[in-house]
Amino acid sequence: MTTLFISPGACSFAAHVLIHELQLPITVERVALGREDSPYRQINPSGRVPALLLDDQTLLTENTAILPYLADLQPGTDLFAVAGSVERAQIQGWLGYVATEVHVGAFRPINRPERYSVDEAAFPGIRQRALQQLTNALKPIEARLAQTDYLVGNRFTLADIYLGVFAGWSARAGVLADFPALQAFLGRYRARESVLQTLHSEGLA
Ligand SMILES: N[C@@H](CCC(=O)N[C@@H](CS)C(=O)NCC(=O)O)C(=O)O
Repeated sequence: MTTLFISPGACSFAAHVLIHELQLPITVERVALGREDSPYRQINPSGRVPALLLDDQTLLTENTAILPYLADLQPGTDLFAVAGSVERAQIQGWLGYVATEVHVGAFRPINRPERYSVDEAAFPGIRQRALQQLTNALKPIEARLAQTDYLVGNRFTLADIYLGVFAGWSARAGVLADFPALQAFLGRYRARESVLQTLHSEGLA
């Protein structure tokens, strides 16, 4: 049985939403993050989520790999696009952008400033710069969503599933007032049945 490892509300939320969207027969298992002694480290030495353990015990990591892999389990799904198409490249472009500019570029220093300095006194400054970085990173997203409801092809795709996680985190970070189109997007995202199901199964409803 294929298993997706998640932590409630973490970036693994996107893969969990996708499982509900496609109704894939995949077991979802919660793990505790940040525990060096967790048995999960035997499966994934980095201790991070998401991770997808396939039937043959191959481990896939990284949202940018897991989301396309899961979507390809259902060829022809509207959530992705056919190999070789421009839309597929655009969806992958947004996955890369969100993973690097938004998640690691902005939210990592906001959430984990200790990874950027050993000096606790530096943490507020790191967070402040990272919030600025978040604002910069959200600008191209806001520009796109001001034109169409979704990032690619005017339909809900993997790119939106992934963005939805960080739209929620951005709301928590208090920056969404400056991004009305992203705020409206978050409203549409949270109204989706798959997202409601995921919030419920992760105990966040
Ligand atoms: N680049 C990875 C990032 C994964 C990641 O950082 N996951 C976080 C949760 S959002 C995590 O597991 N943090 C625990 C840790 O770093 O120890 C991806 O997109 O899959």
